[in-house]
Amino acid sequence: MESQIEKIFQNVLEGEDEEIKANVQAALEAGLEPSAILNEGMIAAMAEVGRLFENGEFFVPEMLIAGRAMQSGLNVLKPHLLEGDAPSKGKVVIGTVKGDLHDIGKNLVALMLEGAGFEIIDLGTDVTPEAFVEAAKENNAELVGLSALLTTTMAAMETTVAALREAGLPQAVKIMVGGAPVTQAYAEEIGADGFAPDASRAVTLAQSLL
Ligand code: B1M
Repeated sequence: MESQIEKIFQNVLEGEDEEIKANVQAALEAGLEPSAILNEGMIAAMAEVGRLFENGEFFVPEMLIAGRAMQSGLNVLKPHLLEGDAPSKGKVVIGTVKGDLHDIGKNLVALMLEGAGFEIIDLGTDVTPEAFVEAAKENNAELVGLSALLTTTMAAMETTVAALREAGLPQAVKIMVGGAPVTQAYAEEIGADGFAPDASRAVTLAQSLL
């Protein structure tokens, strides 16, 4: 019999954005760990979607509906990933850089940070360097998080880091970067304060930076 995790994996792959809600709920009720539902069900399915796209078996519409299904499942999972009311550990402005529309990874990082007690100002996707600077200033943010999923938009990360450094913000702002093509070496090259390969390590990094 197909396991609950396999059903969720399949729902993401097939873009079943209604069915996934019931399957995530059923998995939670069956006592499965939220982190297992997320990692083995949803994130693993997204990796498979990427592989199928690379092989020419999936196209942009399939990626899009898979993304929607993942987001829909995440909405059910969200309260179970959050730890409850913790005093604010600091303000984080987060967004996906200019030219880039991928937001699932960024949303996950925001969710985990929120769960760990950080206050999140989420600017969404396709965010200009100026908008990052403005939001950091307005909110007196201690940390700015930049996400990029395309090799072509990584350059916008560098421009954004430079803009934040040159803005002369009254507070000292730390910058963390992440996203599938981003590496520790790239983070160092562009002058960011840190790189995290996934959402849980983004939380550890944020805690160590502040
Ligand atoms: Co796009 N896409 N996509 N896509 N897409 C990728 C990224 C790609 C790798 C697919 C492939 O070829 N295998 C490829 C990029 C190739 C490259 O540049 N090297 C690609 C391409 C080519 C494109 C288009 C150019 C396709 C086209 O139009 N021809 C186009 C670009 C649009 C644009 O942005 N301007 C495009 C469009 C899209 C959709 C809109 C259809 C959709 C996004 C929907 C959405 O986000 N709402 C989409 C999707 C779904 C994907 C894949 C399949 C899945 C991405 C995802 O959500 N992963 C992706 C293939 C893949 O990644 N294997 C692909 C799950 C998510 C949880 O992981 O985002 O990596 P990830 O986030 C992780 C970590 O990276 C990290 O933590 C997260 C959680 O663990 N992390 C951070 C992320 N941000 C962080 C920030 C941090 C710290 C850690 O600190 C601040």
